Amino acid sequence: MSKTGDPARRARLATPGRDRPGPVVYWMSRDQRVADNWALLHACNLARSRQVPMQVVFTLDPAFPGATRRAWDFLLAGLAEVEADLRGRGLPFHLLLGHPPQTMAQFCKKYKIACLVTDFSPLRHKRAWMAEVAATTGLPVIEVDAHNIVPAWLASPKQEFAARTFRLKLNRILTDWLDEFPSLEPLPATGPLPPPVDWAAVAAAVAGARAVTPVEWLPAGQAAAADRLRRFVAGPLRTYALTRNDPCLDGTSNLSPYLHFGHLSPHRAAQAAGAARVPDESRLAFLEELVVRRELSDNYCLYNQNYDTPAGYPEWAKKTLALHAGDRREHLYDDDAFESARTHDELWNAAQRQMVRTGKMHGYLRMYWAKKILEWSPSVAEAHRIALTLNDRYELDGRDPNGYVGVAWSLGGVHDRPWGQRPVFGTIRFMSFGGCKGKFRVAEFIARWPA
Ligand code: FAD
Ligand code: FO1
Repeated sequence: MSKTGDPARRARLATPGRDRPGPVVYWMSRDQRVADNWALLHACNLARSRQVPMQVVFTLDPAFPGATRRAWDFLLAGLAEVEADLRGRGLPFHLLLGHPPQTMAQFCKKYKIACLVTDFSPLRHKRAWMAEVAATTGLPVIEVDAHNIVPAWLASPKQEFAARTFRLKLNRILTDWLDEFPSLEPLPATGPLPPPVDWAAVAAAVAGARAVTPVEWLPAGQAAAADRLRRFVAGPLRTYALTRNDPCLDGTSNLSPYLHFGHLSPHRAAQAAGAARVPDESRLAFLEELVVRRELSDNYCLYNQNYDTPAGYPEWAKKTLALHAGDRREHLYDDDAFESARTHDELWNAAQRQMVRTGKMHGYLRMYWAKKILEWSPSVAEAHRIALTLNDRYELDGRDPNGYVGVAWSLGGVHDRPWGQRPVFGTIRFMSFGGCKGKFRVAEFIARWPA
């Protein structure tokens, strides 16, 4: 039985400020859950030790970059569950609509907040929000990494160039960080609870988002996430190593939307996989993705400001792609042709339709899908833009460090190495239709996603 973890170990002072007695706020953003949430646990500990109230706040930005009806539908359903769970524990939850730095600064003034805790995200929009709130309020901003098992800034002090080096660093300290979550104890009376959130008004505020149909097959929220983890560990995990790369099988966990919106703690998922009675080969293959690959994505976005453009690629990749920039493209497609799955390649079109219709393309095909966009676009910059735009518009798990790295790995060799020389790609790893046919039943997958 591992020891009970201390949330303070996962906290750091993101921006210094005048520390004074007074209420604490947990500014929830990435980790939208009550269960297994180190940031919430840390905010409660601070409030308890200071004998002051603690408020939970989610600042909803209706103009959030790239958010579609599909994403809002999932996010709001999860937050409604968070509100109900907190109210049941006598903890106040507020949903503020508007530009987050402004709405948060106004909240801090109104409730005389003295200490601001938020969950860690390496993405620039969240870091800009934090800087703006710190500047306008003068408050110290504490960030807690509730998303990674090893806090990103402790896992490595710099950008890692390969999974191998990062895996070595993580595996050396992982057992020390895979500790138990303390239970969420009640706080001394935190005063009257705010009126319940008017979720219909919130839904109306985001009604203008791009109408990408909500997802029916995956219920949102922390309870559904925990249930799906339980069923995955009891079932498909056993053969994960054998089935995870076959798009005709449902052999992966489908946890990524829950991890992206923070409805599930990856820490909890790793504990469950670690304790499962399954062959080590599958356990380790799953932990490699869930821990090493996922936390490597945060490392890339934290330390590389150009995480969403070709400027972030390693030098060898920039060179080889520049050398082949003028190569003739056998096929060329524009945004509309890609988006409406009108290319000459029926496998690529089927993968695109799977993503548009379900909000989740199979992981193996995401690599093929992105690499073909590179092959059929006039430049790598155009390809990168189109791949990210479509990924973040249709993937339920989009707008995430894993997506930025997934595209940068596919097009720009991030965390990969040079391979054999080819037109357009140079030494960037290539994937072919024929190669896919050797891996899985391509015709069956195409038949599953007809035009
Ligand atoms: P499982 O195989 O069950 O893996 C479990 C968890 O491990 C996933 O939920 C995810 O958190 C993590 N994981 C798995 N594969 C990877 C990987 N290659 N890199 C980092 N973490 C991984 N993932 C996203 O979460 N959002 C995205 O927008 C996204 N876009 C991608 C775009 C491209 C071009 C590529 C090549 C990959 C992308 N990925 C993205 C990574 C990966 O494809 C998905 O995380 C995975 O398919 C999610 O399905 P799952 O939860 O069933 O995966
Ligand atoms: N986080 C917020 O704090 N406020 C939002 O309005 C918000 C909207 C949003 C829409 C889609 C989506 O995929 C994520 C969203 N998030 C929002 C979550 C937040 O962006 C996460 O911290 C990052 O996406 C991951 O780092």
